[in-house]
Amino acid sequence: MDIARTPSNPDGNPEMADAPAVPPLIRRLDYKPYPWLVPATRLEFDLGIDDTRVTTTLSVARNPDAEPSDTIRLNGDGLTAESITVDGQAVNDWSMDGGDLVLPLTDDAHEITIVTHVNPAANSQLMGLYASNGMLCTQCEAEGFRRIAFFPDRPDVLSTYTVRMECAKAQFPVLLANGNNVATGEGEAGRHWAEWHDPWPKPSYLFALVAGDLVARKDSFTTMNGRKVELGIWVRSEDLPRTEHAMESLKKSMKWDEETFGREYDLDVFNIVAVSDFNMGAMENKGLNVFNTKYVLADPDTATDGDYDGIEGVIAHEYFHNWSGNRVTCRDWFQLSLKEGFTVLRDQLFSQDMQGEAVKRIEDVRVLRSVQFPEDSGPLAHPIRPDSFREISNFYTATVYNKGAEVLRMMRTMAGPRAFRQGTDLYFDRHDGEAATCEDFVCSMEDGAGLDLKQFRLWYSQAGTPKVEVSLAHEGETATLRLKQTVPPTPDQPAKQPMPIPLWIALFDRDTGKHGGEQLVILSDAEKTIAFDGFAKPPVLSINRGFSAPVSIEREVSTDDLVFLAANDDDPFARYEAMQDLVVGHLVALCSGSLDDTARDAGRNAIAGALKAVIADETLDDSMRGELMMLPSQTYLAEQFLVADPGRIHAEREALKAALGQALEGDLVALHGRASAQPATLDHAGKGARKVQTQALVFLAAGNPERAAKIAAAQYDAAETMTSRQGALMVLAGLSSAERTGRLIDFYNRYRDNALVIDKWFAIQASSLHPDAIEHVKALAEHPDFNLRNPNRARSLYMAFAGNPHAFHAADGEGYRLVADLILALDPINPQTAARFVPPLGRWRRIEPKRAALMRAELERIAATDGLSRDTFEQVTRSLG
Ligand code: B3K
Ligand code: ZN
Repeated sequence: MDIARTPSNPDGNPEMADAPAVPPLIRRLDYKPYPWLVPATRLEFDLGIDDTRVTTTLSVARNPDAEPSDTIRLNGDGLTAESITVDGQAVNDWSMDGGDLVLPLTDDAHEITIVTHVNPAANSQLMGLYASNGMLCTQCEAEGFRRIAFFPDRPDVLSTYTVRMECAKAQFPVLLANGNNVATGEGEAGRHWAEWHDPWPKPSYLFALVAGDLVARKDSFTTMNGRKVELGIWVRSEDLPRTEHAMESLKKSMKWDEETFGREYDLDVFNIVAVSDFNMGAMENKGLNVFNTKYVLADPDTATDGDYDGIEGVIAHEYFHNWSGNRVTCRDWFQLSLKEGFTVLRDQLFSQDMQGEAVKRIEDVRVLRSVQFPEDSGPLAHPIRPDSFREISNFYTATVYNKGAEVLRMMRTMAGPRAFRQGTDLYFDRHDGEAATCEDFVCSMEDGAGLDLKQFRLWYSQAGTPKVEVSLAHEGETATLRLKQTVPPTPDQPAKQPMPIPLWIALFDRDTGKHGGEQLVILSDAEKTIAFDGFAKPPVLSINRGFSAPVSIEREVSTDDLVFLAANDDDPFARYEAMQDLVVGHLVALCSGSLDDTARDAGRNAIAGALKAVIADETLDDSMRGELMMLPSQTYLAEQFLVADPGRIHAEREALKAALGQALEGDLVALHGRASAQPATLDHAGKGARKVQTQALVFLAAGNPERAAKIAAAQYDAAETMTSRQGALMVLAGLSSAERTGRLIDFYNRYRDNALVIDKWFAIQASSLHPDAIEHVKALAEHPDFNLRNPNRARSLYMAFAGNPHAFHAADGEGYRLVADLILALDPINPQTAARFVPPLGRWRRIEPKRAALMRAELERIAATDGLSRDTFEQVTRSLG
């Protein structure tokens, strides 16, 4: 009987019920434990590309720690039940509430079996079970499991899963799920089946299955206690040669987690599958990680050095989740940073060890400042542990991930690495097998690491990037440091309390270029004054060394002091920071109209001098040199203004680049020549050379475009790696030169069969400095290879465009219109991806009035559209404020 068509609930046919106009607000403080435990779950899949039958059997028992209930609510999203039985008896006294199924249950324990059907081929949201390139795969975090089966789809309901998959063998020869493969068999008429069992209880968001025509790179890893783990990286057969780096990264991650955090893997198999249609980077499903192909496939001809590092970092991140996320999971989605912030910190520390501490730290801070700081100062600001949401997918943010990692890093800074490890050991011991909270983590840190975190907890509840005003006075032999913190108001949080801010500082003697040792100053109150004796002359202050706190430092500092630090600071981050401050100070003053031509030229000369010294400094390796040469991003510059004029910032930044390119043309050409002559190795030296090669070209292109076009074309033609080729093409794409078109065509023809490289081809053009970039983007949207349904491709064109300031912020609003049109076109197909394009428009309050009005008008146009997804609705309404 198709009981879905004969509902007995008194409210009438549930399918007719209207979706609420405003999706409900879910609040952290409303958390209640689920009334039922689900000790065991059995899932049987009869897999078909456009019709998959799912039979779910749940053993349920009353949860003694929850308020009793005479019903069980099983979440569903777009599901209808074909049959429902409880303890073997068909039932018909069920009801629907929205997409959820509600069943009455009378006894203490029951067995519920429900049959549903899903259509993977029609699943364009890529949440739940979906088809990609002829294979079937799943994505369940955060609330995708409810699109596969009726289930308590919340992270605090842990169950052991047994999964049986059956299908046509020729179509899906490989069948994978979580845990261990316990049985396989052949059926009639070319069918086969496999059964997998995962012994570790897990929440539904960690469920995964994959069925497809795949091959594996296989290897093994023996854990510290001698468990031999079979490793598999599953891809389409033509991609197999490009999986070596991913496998090496996996083995390194497994070893590092044992050595650094004492974490050992806990199953006999660990599989990774690469999928080309994926909403994000990768997913840590227990024993079966599913990855975007972008974070698996690499060879020197098609992947850049950045891609190699990205793969290593993401493989590590997902692997590390096996403990920070899977063995200890989250009680509810408000605790997301418990697993994400912690795992980002773990992957950052791993990459620091693999790739070099200084440069990795600089890269991480750059991401924080260009993505998280704007989030924290805009309408979408939220604490790392949010208090409410309408759609949890909108909270997988740089705040929860990257600021979350910074908050944990501060604990590590205050405790020291050894005590921090004692804290994490205690946390894993205490909460293994549980769904925990951020508070649990903080308590473990207090008890294990011996920290008092009473006041520090504010970092979890207060949004906004703290501002620290710094001044250094000198009198007699005493230097007096004054610190003052303010945490800015954010939506829903008008008034803030001071938070503990750990700042590494050093005071340099300006004659010797040395300091007498670093100290950790903790600014806990609103203000603090510290006196340092023994300085006959005013020392030079280096503060927030290593970026010890995620704050913005404001201070009056002379150009001479910044030039001194850029040349002398022994903390590589602080040295980078001095170069950045030098340029930021100059450009902010220029954009504010406070520099006359003479002062402008003096500023440019100081920057040129510092840059020349960086190019010439033989003690620097090229990787670090490349960082020191990088100008601050336009987004970071815009953050310095209460109301920014993107047109002015762009023009001044480009003018400075051109002036530096001209002033240092000889040095830059020589640097480029030296770097180009270096062998194209994949090691640190080779990577560094490629970084400065393209950096030199970027300045030359601004200073002398004709000459740069020739050098770039030669770099492109001679390139032995994708890093050099892409770098050259990126520069050429911004120039109106004869060399541009030919190389763009060549690149396309060379790589037309490689989707990941064609993504780069779209992104290079969408992010170019070319004055016609908007027209290029419009034309590319019509290109036969453009496809809105593939998130990588949609992002490659439009995310690159939204991050291209001169094009996105075109004065007539054309850029805003383009992004709003994209959001409206993508929302019905893939709401999660569509909503990710809202934040660039949401910046309107911090942009000059003419553009702000145009941005706001686009947001209003989106808001006025009927049938918006919950994802886009929430982001747009929050952005309008
Ligand atoms: N945990 C996943 C992210 C899931 C995002 C769902 N919208 C990947 C990660 O952070 O490791
Ligand atoms: Zn993660």
